[in-house]
Amino acid sequence: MAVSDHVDLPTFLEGVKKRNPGQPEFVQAVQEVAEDIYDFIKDKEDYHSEQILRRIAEPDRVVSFRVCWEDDNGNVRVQRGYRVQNNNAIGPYKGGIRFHPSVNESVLKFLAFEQTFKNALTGLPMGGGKGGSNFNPKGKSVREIMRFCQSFMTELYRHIGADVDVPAGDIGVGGREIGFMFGQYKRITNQFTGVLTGKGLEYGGSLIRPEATGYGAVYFLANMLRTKGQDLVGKTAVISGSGNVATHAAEKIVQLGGKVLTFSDSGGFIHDPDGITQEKIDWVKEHKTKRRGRIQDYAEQFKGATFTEGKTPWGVPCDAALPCATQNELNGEDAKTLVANGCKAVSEGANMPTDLAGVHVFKDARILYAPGKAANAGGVAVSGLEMSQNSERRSWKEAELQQLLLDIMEGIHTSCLTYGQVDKDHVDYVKGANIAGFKKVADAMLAYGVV
Ligand code: NDP
Ligand code: 2IT
Repeated sequence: MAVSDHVDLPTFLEGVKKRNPGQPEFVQAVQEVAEDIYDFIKDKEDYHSEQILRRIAEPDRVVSFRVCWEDDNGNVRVQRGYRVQNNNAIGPYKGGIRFHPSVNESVLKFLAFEQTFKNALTGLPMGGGKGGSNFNPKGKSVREIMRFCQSFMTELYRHIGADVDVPAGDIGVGGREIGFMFGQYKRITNQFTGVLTGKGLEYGGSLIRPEATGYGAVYFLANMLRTKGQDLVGKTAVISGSGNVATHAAEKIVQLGGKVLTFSDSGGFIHDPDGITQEKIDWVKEHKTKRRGRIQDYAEQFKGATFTEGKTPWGVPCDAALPCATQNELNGEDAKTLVANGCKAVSEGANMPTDLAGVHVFKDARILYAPGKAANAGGVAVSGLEMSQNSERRSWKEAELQQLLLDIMEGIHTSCLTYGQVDKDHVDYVKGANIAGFKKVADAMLAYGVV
């Protein structure tokens, strides 16, 4: 047996920190997973001796590249682009592209790591990857965004492919940006393949892909409530963010009889005690995505609503909370406030929105708490279905896709129960998701030997 076989958890985490200096988000994501995996593998020799966790926590590769583009005034601008290919043990790398000034290697490595487990949980054959750039789409013209996307793809195209790595959208990247990137890929390679997902319906996109992440997070919430004999009817929900995931989560909560009280963006949050109806959600979609407006304007548009500058919405009492904006937007104090105010369930639409202190608060309070890798997997799941449709050169019907999304979210919930049931009254969904996701990837890696 080699010396390094059975390093304990603190030693393992020390090593992760040392090998990834200045990458706190990546270290945090690995720690959250390792806490559960260490317990699971304690009596499983193969996983130790083959160093499986150590290998999953080392990306297959990180590609970093220069992206030059010209703004509307003729100035040359330089950004940094990335693609992190974390693990392709169970399928081609798959994961979104994020355009946001906060993007750096740590953020994308954490996202690619999380994606590896999430994609395994969907049951579809997809490995984990993530990409993006520190490009800030805010305040840019559509032509500037187009030129940036084209330049970004001019390097990215050589690293991706329908059977290699299939990017999609994430923060700052929606249908329009995917269109620009797909157009450039096709132009460079002269190939029409399913190399990106989240495409428009006219050129190989899938029905319900835009809705899938938010809807899926609410289906997961409903599945958790069902274990307690409850549903969403009459329940209040606090949602952060006001983009793709937040607005579609709100839409599904309203459809299932719940009342949505808040939205937020990087400027602050709005609270609408009368409830955010479908009509108001439609206004937010139009305002935030098409007009690139601020959520603050909601309080002027709709009577009775208030805007609180620079704050997150976690102080508003609710039955359920859905963080749907970004990483580490909900800390330990926020988690305590939510629990003290009677919040019974948390479903993460965003990736790693709760910091480690917050995760421990929710776990200790034994509330229904679904981590992003389980709750927000509906988006990438429908991306996987888009890949299948592209391979078949067909488009499936909406009813069929809706049912598949429901089934996949229920399957993930069941996997969490399998590995996360703590006692007859409590499920640790974080543990369940971590172990179920890990096991599938780990067993594939064992089959390959040391590669
Ligand atoms: P969008 O770009 O559509 O919306 C992002 C929202 O989050 C905006 O309201 C934005 O506010 C807010 N936000 C972003 N960064 C910050 C920040 N640093 N502080 C405060 N608010 C912030 O992105 P999505 O809705 O697609 O993504 C939201 C989350 O969901 C992300 O964590 C993403 O990784 C995750 N996710 C997305 C999936 C998808 O299919 N799109 C799938 C699974 C997870 P502002 O407008 O002010 O920037
Ligand atoms: O975080 C995510 O799962 C996404 N941004 C979606 C990835 C995808 O490939 O659809």
